[in-house]
Formats: sequence, structure tokens, C-alpha cells
Amino acid sequence: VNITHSNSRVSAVLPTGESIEVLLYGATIISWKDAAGQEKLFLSSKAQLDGTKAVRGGIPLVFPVFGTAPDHAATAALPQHGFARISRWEFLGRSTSESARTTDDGDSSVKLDFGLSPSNLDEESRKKWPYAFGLIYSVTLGREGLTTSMVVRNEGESAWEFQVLMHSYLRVDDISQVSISGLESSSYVDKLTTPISTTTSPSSALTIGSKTDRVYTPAGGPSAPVVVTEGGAKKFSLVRDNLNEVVVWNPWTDAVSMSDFAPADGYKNMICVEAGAVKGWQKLEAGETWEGGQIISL
Ligand code: TA6
Repeated sequence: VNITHSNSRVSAVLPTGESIEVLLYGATIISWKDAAGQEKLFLSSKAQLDGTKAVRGGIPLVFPVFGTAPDHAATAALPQHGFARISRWEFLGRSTSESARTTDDGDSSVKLDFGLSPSNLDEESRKKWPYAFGLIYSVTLGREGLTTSMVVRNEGESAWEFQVLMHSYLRVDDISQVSISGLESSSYVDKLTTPISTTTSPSSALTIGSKTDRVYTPAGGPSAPVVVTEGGAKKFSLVRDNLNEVVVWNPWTDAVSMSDFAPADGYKNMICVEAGAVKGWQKLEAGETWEGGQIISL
């Protein structure tokens, strides 16, 4: 495995060619390529990569709140999706918890750890969410796919609660050829209706023909795969651990109103399938730890 680390990014390449690139800003994975060098994530050509704004694409991290929660006192003051994706994380190195290492040119996977704690936050975020916490985000690049997992620890003396989500922008060739299975007959919140409504999806796979913004609680539970196919061929299969929700988002032609979304018709080349714990709140007592993650297989 070849790991390079600059002051802004960490990248890793497996001997078989698979690679990832992680921006320390937000611990945002901005590139994930397969052995043939095919990019698997959508990254807007106008994404800000200089730490001035959350990255439009890749896999931004949402913590401690999904969206905004005006009626949730503890997080009401935070910006949309919280501070994790707009803070500078620390690279903790290649995870020692990796399975026994083979010789360097035989590595079939690499696991990189990133950390965030109050000392990494700007004054504003610390003031708006004054709790003692520790996050360890692990990214595992393997030959069969990408695993991202989060450990959340309450380092304080009192309980607090959070939401967490991995906001994955998956790259597709043509959204009109995409179908998503694993969300059938499931309860979902449609954020595009007023008032926001909760309804049950049909027994057929989901296709995307207009702006879509839904929070599903898949009936099959976290271990049942959510599969993105394109033109009948499987592109991504996502299983979860301890993340009960799957958000599906495509801005459609509203993309034109996002200054950092380019090209404007780039909505045809992406689908956000976001694993998260965002319905209600995860409560952590002092000293407690929570863990959750996703495996995206190709
Ligand atoms: O992906 C779900 C969502 O909450 C959408 O409602 C949309 O707001 C999207 O996140 C992007 O949010 P952002 O703050 O990155 O523009």
C-alpha cells in the first residue's frame, strides 16, 4: 500500500490500483477509484476544496445534527449538517486494528483513521455545541469496496445526543438509467411535501425522475443491501451497521441554484445514497461509546 500525507490530504493506493483521497477538511473522501482507475464518487467541478465551505461531493460527514433542528435546543444553533464536515480533522495514521498485514505489496486493504475532538473545533462551533466528545472515523479501502465507520464517544460528565450520517455522492453515468432496490415497502419521510409527510414506498424499486429528498427506514434493516443499478447492471451495494436510515437525494434541476454545483446538469451523474442514524437522536451517557458504519461494495 502506498500512503501519502500532505498537510491538507491523505491518499492511499493499493497494489492492485484502487485508491482514495481524503481531505483533512471534514475528513471528506473526495475520490475513490476502482482498480481500473474509474472514479466512483461525484465531485462537483466547483466544489470548494480549500476549507472555506463543505465539499459539494465525495462523502461529507454529518454530525451532530442532520439538516437543521430548530426545535432541538442543544443543536438548534449549529449550521446545516453540523460541524464535522467543516472542521479540520487529524490524520491518526494507518489503523493498527487492521487484520494481520501481508507483505507490503500483498496488501488487499488499507484502513486509515481520522480524529475530531473539541480541540479541533473553531470557537464558534465549540460555543454552539459545548460538549466533550471524541470522534474516530475509519476509512477502509479494499479490493471489493469502501467501508466507512464512525466511533462517537461522550468524554464529558453528562449525557448528550446526536445524529450522524455519511453523505455519499455516488457517481452514475445517467440518472435516468438508475434504479435503487432495498427501499421497497419501507417507511420514508418525503422532505419535498408541505407539510413534510411520512409514507410507505411501493414494492417496486425506486427510480429518479425529478428532485428527490427522502429519509427511508428500510424495512429489511441495516444488513439488507441497498443496491444501485444502472441499465440493469449493479453499480453499488450498500450495507449498514447501526445506521437505520438511508437518505436518497438528487437536486435535479435545482442544482443550478447551488453556486458550488457544477456542471449544472451534473445532477444526471450523481445520486446521494446516505447511510445515517437521523430519525430521532442517539443518546450517549457520560463515558459511553456508539459505533456505526457502512460498506459500499462495487
Ligand atoms: O441530502 C439530504 C440533504 O439534507 C438535502 O435536503 C440537501 O439539503 C442536501 O442534504 C445538501 O445539503 P447541503 O447543506 O450540503 O447543501
